[in-house]
Amino acid sequence: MKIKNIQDIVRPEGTVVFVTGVTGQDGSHMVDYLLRETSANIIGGARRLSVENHVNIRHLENESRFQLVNFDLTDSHSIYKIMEVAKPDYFINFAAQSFVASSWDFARQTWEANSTSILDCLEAIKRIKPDCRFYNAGSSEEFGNVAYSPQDEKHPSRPRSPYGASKSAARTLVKVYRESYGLYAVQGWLFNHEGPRRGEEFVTRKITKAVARIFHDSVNGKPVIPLELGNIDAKRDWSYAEDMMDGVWRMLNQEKYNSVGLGLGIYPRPTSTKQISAYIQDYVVGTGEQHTIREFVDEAFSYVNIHGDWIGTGTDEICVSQGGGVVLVKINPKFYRPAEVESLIADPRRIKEELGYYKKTTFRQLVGKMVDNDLTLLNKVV
Ligand code: NDP
Ligand code: GDR
Repeated sequence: MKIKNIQDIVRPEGTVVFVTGVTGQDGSHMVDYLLRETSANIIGGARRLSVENHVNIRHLENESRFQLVNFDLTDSHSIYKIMEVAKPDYFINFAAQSFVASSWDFARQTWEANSTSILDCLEAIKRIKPDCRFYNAGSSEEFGNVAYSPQDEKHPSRPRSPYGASKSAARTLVKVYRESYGLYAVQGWLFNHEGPRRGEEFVTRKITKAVARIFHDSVNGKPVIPLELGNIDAKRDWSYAEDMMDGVWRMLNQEKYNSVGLGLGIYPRPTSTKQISAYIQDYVVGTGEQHTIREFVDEAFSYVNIHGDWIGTGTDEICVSQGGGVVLVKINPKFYRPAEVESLIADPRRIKEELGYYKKTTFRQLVGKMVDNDLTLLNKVV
């Protein structure tokens, strides 16, 4: 897909939204959401790679309201340049080192992308276009070793990984800039969200891809290579990523703020800390339902009519197909983490009551969409 340099952008008329991380799951869904639900022009940021990875945005190739630019979040010049040239009304940051497991191996890089860069974004907005609304992607990983369940907006920050710590630090910065300078800056606590565009190393996509392969091999009489997983007792609150984008946009357009005439581009901005905090809130976004990794595996296999029994415990646990005795899943300790977040579940009441966002896709529908997609992709290559 054609990608411009920032200096070659011509700022479009009307509302301009800058979205980072558009080659990833959320960024690409956000662009689709904005094209569908608003009349805004969108500039998507993607970093230059030796081999293009535009699979999630290929469908936007001929979209006149979308432009793609070279943008690296860890390069502060990129951030200042985009603010100067595009002068966006909204800056939605989905770019990050987003894989928790890698954050132990690349702790510094995780910190630079997820924390230091957020400081650069806030500072650039403050200096260049202080009425630009900023969203940073926060995470349920900030709750980490949870103090109570379900987790709501009052839950303390108790991260368990360099990734969780980096998102907590970013949250503090967002809050400080909001309260110090009156910026419209928010950071939702999004619980896990998945879908066909999910990266293949995250557990849900890893499972649905393996289920499609195992189904395909078993119907074609080929030997089945088992799926290998780590901690299958961890519990997560899984949403459908496409649904979540509505929650993010609602967080960026809070009625309380709009209604007092402090909205987009209108000056004076609220000056007192008390005033801004009363009008702009960070929200928890999730379903209020949790499942173990094991349950996700069972649901995915049952979608293709394969049923298994779990036998054994700990690292010796396996899942064996009913009737056939074929090993479908085994445990590989290499997928265990140095510290695990065992259980996450959202209390999504506040965003429902105050912003009208609620979950639309059920767990079963989500798993079905993902398995279907992986079956289709597999059929294209074999
Ligand atoms: P993905 O890993 O799918 O996407 C991350 C995106 O960030 C990719 O487009 C990646 O580009 C880009 N990126 C990484 N580093 C840089 C950089 N230095 N400069 C520019 N772009 C960069 O993640 P998701 O879409 O799932 O998540 C989006 C955000 O939401 C992340 O911040 C994540 O931490 C957060 N989050 C996600 C949740 C989820 O369940 N999905 C839940 C809570 C928070 P490239 O393709 O080149 O690697
Ligand atoms: P998570 O997602 O760490 O919650 O972060 P991930 O899918 O990687 O792990 C979820 C849980 O599954 C367990 N697990 C495995 N995980 C992976 N990736 N691979 C395995 O083989 C495996 N086996 C078991 C993990 O230990 C963990 O408990 C996601 C990311 O999108 C973050 O960016 C986001 O902030 C959080 O969700 C909310």
